[in-house]
Amino acid sequence: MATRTSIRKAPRRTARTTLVLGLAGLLAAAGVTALSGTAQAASTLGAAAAEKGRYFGTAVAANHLGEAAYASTLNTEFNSVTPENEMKWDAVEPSRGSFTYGAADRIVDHAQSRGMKVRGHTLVWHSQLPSWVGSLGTADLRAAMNNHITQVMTHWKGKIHSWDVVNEAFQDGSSGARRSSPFQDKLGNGFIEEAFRTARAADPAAKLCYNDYNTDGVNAKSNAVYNMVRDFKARGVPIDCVGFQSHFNSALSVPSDYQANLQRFADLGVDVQITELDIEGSGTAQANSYSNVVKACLAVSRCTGITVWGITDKYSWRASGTPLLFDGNYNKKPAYTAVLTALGGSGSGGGGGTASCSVTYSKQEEWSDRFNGRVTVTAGSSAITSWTTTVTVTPPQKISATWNGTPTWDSSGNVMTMRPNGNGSLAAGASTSFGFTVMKNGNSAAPVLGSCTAS
Ligand code: 9MR
Repeated sequence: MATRTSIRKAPRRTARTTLVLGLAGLLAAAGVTALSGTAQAASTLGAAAAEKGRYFGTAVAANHLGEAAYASTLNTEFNSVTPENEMKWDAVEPSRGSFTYGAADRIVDHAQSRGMKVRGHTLVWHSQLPSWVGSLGTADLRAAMNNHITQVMTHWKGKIHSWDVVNEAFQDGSSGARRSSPFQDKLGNGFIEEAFRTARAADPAAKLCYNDYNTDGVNAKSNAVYNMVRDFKARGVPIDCVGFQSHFNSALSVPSDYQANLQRFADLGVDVQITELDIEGSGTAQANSYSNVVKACLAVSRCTGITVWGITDKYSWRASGTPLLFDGNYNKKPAYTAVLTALGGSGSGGGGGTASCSVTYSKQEEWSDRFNGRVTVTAGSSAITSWTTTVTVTPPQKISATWNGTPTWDSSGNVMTMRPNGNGSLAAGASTSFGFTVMKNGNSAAPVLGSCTAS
């Protein structure tokens, strides 16, 4: 790699000395250090959602993380993950008091090392429940439920942004009743409230969600959940969010009152999240349905994020219905393009790609008067031929040297625009880096990166 060092001259002063930090200044104020995107619009689901103040996540299975295309699609497109099965009771406490976190830890570590959020799924659920739980007597079951919540939440304390504390506790159909389960049958209606109180004590920073399916429109089941949430809020039972799984197919399409239903829950004072989105079908019909879901979420200010229930059709829990955004070869489907467009991003879809890149900063050597910084530039899901980003330092700091890049400067001398120095061509997902020395002049603040633009 070229290591030519350019010692920079003092910035040229012009008559036009108005200092406009603009975007970089705003980003500095927001503390943002890693950004991605194209000049016009974000080109990945996660980046486009982030520009709308939302996350865009996917269910992930630990045993697929070693598959290169699976991991690169995950890393490029998504900024939140939900372990698909690895945090469920049968996975983490298969026998009483014996906890196994390895598979879920691999997902959490993968996500955390890449700045992705993690949704916790799920603590108390009638399914994927080991048989020992169902055979406990009432007092023992209560103790086991509370211990399970406390142990599991404590293990990942501070790492999970939202937990599905209780999952699918209501019956389908018109009864509005609670579903039969060991918890319901032995502990009664109060088990849900007890689970939420125990969860709040275990990790006070995590958002606590109730999660269910067939509650996506206004119907008897969602009315029953609505009444429970309203009661919890009235009595101060800790609940922060409601998850709408949103598993759709031709018989169960996106309800026309989907947005209104999200909104009425939000109006109770909870966040709403779309937690397991998948829509069986193909082509334009599937794409339109996905688009409607995204638009509904964006129209509800308390709809904080969307999670699709898997990356590629081939690993979907209902693969034959091809319900996801990427086909079995990780090609982007029309549904992908529809989602990206609805999020306000831009992409060509159909397997093509828009040039995009992302940048991350890391501090290197430090001395009393100066430190070295490194910016890693990573191409998105398409190969790129050039990239541009900015590095803004805080006066009276000055950048005194750079390497592996071609810098230009704004009139203040604080904003350096960096372009390639023979390292502009990157394969999809590939990285290069450039470096620089910052003279502290008494201020050790980290530089702030602008967005990365690729062509
Ligand atoms: O996608 C999950 C699949 O791999 C499991 O076999 C299945 C077992 O119940 O659970 C699936 O995920 C479910 C989720 O945990 C809760 N809502 C319904 C999901 C689809 O069945």
